[in-house]
Amino acid sequence: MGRELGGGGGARCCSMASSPQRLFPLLAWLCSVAVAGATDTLRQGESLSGAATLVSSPSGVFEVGFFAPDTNLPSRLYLGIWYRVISPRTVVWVANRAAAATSASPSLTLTDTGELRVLDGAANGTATPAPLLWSSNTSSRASVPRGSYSAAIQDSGSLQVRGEDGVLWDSFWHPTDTMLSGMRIPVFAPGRGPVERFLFTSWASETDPSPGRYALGLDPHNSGQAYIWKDGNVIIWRSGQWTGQNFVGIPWRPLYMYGYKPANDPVLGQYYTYTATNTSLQRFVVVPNGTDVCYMVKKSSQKWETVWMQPSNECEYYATCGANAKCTVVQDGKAKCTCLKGFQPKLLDRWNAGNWSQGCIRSPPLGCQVNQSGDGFLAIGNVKWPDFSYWVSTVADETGCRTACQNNCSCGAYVYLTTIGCLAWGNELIDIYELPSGGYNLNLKLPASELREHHAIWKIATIVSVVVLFVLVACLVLWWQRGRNIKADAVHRSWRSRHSSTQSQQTSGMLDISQSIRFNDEVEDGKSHELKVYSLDRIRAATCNFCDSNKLGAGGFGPVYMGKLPGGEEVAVKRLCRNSGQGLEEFKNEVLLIAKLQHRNLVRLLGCCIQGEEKILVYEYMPNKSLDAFLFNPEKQGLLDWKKRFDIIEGIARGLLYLHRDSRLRVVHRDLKASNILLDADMNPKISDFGMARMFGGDQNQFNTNRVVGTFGYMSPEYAMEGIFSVKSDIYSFGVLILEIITGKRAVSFHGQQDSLNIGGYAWRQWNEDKGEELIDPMIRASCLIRQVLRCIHIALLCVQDHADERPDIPTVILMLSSDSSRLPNPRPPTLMLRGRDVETSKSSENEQSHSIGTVSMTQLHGR
Ligand SMILES: *[C@@H]1O[C@H](CO)[C@@H](O)[C@H](O)[C@H]1NC(C)=O
Ligand SMILES: *[C@@H]1O[C@H](CO)[C@@H](O)[C@H](O)[C@H]1NC(C)=O
Ligand SMILES: *[C@@H]1O[C@H](CO)[C@@H](O)[C@H](O)[C@H]1NC(C)=O
Ligand SMILES: *[C@@H]1O[C@H](CO)[C@@H](O)[C@H](O)[C@H]1NC(C)=O
Ligand SMILES: *[C@@H]1O[C@H](CO)[C@@H](O)[C@H](O)[C@H]1NC(C)=O
Ligand SMILES: *[C@@H]1O[C@H](CO)[C@@H](O)[C@H](O)[C@H]1NC(C)=O
Ligand SMILES: *[C@@H]1O[C@H](CO)[C@@H](O)[C@H](O)[C@H]1NC(C)=O
Ligand SMILES: CC(=O)N[C@H]1CO[C@H](CO)[C@@H](O)[C@@H]1O
Repeated sequence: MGRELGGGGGARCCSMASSPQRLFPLLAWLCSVAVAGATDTLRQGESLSGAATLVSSPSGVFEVGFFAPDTNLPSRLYLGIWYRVISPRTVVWVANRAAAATSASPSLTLTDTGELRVLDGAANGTATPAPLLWSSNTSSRASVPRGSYSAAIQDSGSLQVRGEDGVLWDSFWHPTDTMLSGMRIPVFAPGRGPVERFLFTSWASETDPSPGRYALGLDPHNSGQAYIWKDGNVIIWRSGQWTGQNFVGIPWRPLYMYGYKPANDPVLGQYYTYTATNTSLQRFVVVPNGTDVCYMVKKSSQKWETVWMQPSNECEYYATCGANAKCTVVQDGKAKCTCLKGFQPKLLDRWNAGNWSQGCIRSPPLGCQVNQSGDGFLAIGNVKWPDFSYWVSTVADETGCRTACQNNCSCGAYVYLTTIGCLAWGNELIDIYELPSGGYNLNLKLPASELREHHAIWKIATIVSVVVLFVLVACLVLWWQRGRNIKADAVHRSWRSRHSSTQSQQTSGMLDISQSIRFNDEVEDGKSHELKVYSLDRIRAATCNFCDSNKLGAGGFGPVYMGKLPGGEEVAVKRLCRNSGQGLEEFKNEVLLIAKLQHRNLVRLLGCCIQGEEKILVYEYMPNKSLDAFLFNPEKQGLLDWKKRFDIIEGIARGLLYLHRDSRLRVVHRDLKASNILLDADMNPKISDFGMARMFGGDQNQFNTNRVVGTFGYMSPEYAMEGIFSVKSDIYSFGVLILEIITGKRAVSFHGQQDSLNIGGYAWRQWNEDKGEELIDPMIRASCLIRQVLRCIHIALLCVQDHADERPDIPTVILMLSSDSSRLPNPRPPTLMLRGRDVETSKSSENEQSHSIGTVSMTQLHGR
């Protein structure tokens, strides 16, 4: 019967082919020949042994074969699936993890009944068959005709056995320790009886794939939460309840952006799944120490990087504080426990000694427990809800939920969310974690006496502490200002003595440093542009010493003032805060960058001032402030008719064209938004605020950063999730901006309404249902050319597509805007439905209350 696959030199070469391709062209050539001959399929009766492997097609990302995880024990072999494109070898699935092969040539066979078997020896019949190490155990289901089975490794990383009428067995149904994109994790299967627990079980150690002590899976009681157990039943970690959009204990926004979500299948029932975006390899692993880690390969480095893990601090470990206490992280991941209001430590001595495991008990009992006097509720903010919630199916609103809890003496807390309804808890509240940000409210039941006390005593305490604080701050400010004046004087004096030769220029207030900063060749109109250096005194005089009446607003890194120079010239003065996060480097970046950029649709930098700790930029003054002041102000909206709005869109596009292409530098702005578009006296738009802009050199097309700054709502998915930015991320922001200009609504205002779609998702839906006209700001409906507006919406939708490659570049956008007749491609529907919200954050602390992955919500949260 069977034919043996591979095993020859070519195949052996291939199994090590992944890494050194670049270094050894000859080897690479040999390999490519062999890979061309490699197959992804094992047919019925065939077997795989030695160094032969199956390679997934067409991409060749995954490979199946035998491997030795421990280099010290090269004879212990396992059948596994690993990434072929990444070295060192990263294994995602192991078949015979409980029993290593020890013979020299174990084999994998596909039997006539469609069963996969790992044998500790050759498969071709000798007198004594080789011992069976593992089998897919499908023989009992052999209802498919003989002679038609094949096993193939898919590009998703799953090994599938197919019969003529479908999939008989799939390694994705039997994971080991790794979750991959496309896996479906069943929540419950109606009418299928008890199903096999779907668990991700850690390896015993880094080099031993046998089942370890930790397993991750969904709660068998259907609360919808994920747990990590140790030794089968000790809870180590819990994800928190599913809120309809995210797990309450995992405010890590990218997880849901990547598409982690519940879904339904008529056969499989309800399940969770996630679909990684195309741009990266990604996996979730329960590592041997019981931590769930998400690794990702970034395009830039081609190495696995840890992008998320839990539990990673003491509060994320289960019930660190015992019952009725909340856990806060103080520093270095250390926990601090506090009893909830109305509770006191159960064992005071132990509690004070830092042994919190016994938790807290109610100190005054609930009203309903003594006499019938009333109980009330206190909202605790920003928490991961406690464990053991139950779903109150009978109520439909917040009031009903509150009443239900009020009327049940054994109800200790409740929450109500429109996405999931009413959840309630008993009187033991276990595992409450006060998140640094991004948690939810919990309404805790308290006797009326506790709530009254709260009002009286706390009011007085608050007033007293505010007064004390005020006095302290006032003293500090006075003291600090004195110190600063003295220091500034000293600096100034020493500077003067050293630069007596430039004294005259200094007194005239301007110092030409064009020697050091001269970019004549960059000037658009050939005129030499000189960057002026102003003295602090002069700036102070111009802005009435930074007085509030001159304040125009606050930019990215500090307040902006209006100033009037002696000649009568009006300027905008941006005073960077000391602790703005814009260091000297960023400051220089902005100065050098903007000095080089000269365009009608960019705000012009006139000069700067660096003195002592002061860093100040002087721009041309824009009398009509920023676009958002018009667009989102009901009183001024009407001043912008469609013609003006269209001119603004075109102006911004031209500014972008200059930045992206014509300025020689190729600049990505990174923070394009309505408040960064300023309007001159004639309402011409000018792009401002280059504090975050980056220049691209030569043939560089995209950048990667760990520090994601910018404004949610305007951020492209690839930038928000992976820190990848390119000119196409600006295009995305521009698309959002066009939609804002047309709708007259802020992108962030789509938060919490319209079925939690973002502005792009909402616009796409309306447009797709031929209701595009409803998007148009009522203020301009009368004045606008419907055809032109709809075309702009169409262009905006092309700009906000999920995949950067599919977005048009700026010359194309301008072409689309200027022509009226050319056919536009159809925009793809958005798959990632993000909501916006203003934050400036580094990637690791992206904790946000608002995560949205669309409209799927899960209501089966009862049980437990
Ligand atoms: C069985 O396979 C091995 C290699 O795996 C080969 O050396 C041997 O000749 C085969 N035996 C038979 C009976 O086909
Ligand atoms: C194979 O599956 C059957 C039921 O489907 C079960 O009774 C049997 O114990 C399984 N055998 C192994 C080796 O797991
Ligand atoms: C991945 O990208 C390729 C080409 O870039 C595209 O054809 C494919 O549809 C994408 N897949 C997903 C799941 O987005
Ligand atoms: C567990 O392992 C991960 C990954 O190797 C590591 O980052 C983490 O610090 C470990 N945690 C503990 C508690 O040892
Ligand atoms: C904490 O107290 C419990 C009993 O309440 C005890 O079993 C445990 O050993 C104590 N832990 C420590 C670290 O003292
Ligand atoms: C109920 O008991 C509390 C103290 O336990 C007391 O303050 C309150 O007045 C009582 N209410 C009634 C209606 O008896
Ligand atoms: C009251 O609360 C308990 C949980 O503490 C729950 O089991 C019970 O079903 C509730 N009763 C009603 C009528 O809701
Ligand atoms: C619409 C609007 O407010 N336009 C003003 C812009 O600024 C110039 C100069 O200050 C005013 O004359 C315009 O009325």
